[in-house]
Amino acid sequence: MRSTQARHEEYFSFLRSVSLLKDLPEEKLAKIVDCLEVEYFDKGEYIIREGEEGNTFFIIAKGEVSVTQTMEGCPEPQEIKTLGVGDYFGEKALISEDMRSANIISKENDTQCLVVDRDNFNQMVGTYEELQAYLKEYVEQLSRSDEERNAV
Ligand code: WNU
Repeated sequence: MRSTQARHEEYFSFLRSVSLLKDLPEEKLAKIVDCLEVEYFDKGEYIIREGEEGNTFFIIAKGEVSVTQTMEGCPEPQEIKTLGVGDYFGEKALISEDMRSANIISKENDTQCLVVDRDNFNQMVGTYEELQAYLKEYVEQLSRSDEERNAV
């Protein structure tokens, strides 16, 4: 059995390597490690479904996921990108207080995501104006690209 401290150190150094979080102070990052959950997904499993309510933010610790979206004139959702280790998703529903705007599907067995709930996400982002501004800008950009590809 791996000790709590070893687990803590492992996730701490991993989160430090995530570009979004690289400038967070030590105590802030340590707090995130304390309150995150790890979730495991099999190949083909939906992590997020378009149109559902969302209250969580995800960081990929292992594996790969596909981002798909329903578009005008297409009967099936289309893949718009793939994300891998160190990438994150699910921030849009939290920031724009909206429904999930795309599907996130595991591309592999044993994909592992670190999951941060809304309260902890707000604490993580809220106290950092730069992080908040960066994510807001990014989310607005996502909305624009949704419109350009005629996402429904
Ligand atoms: C896209 N359009 C939309 C991605 C992840 C993080 C950042 C891009 Cl900062 P949600 C569905 C999630 C959404 C985003 C993610 O899918 N997503 C996109 C797009 O072109 N969503 N609408 N590309 S990957 C990605 C930038 O995280 O958040 O809570 O759930 O709506």
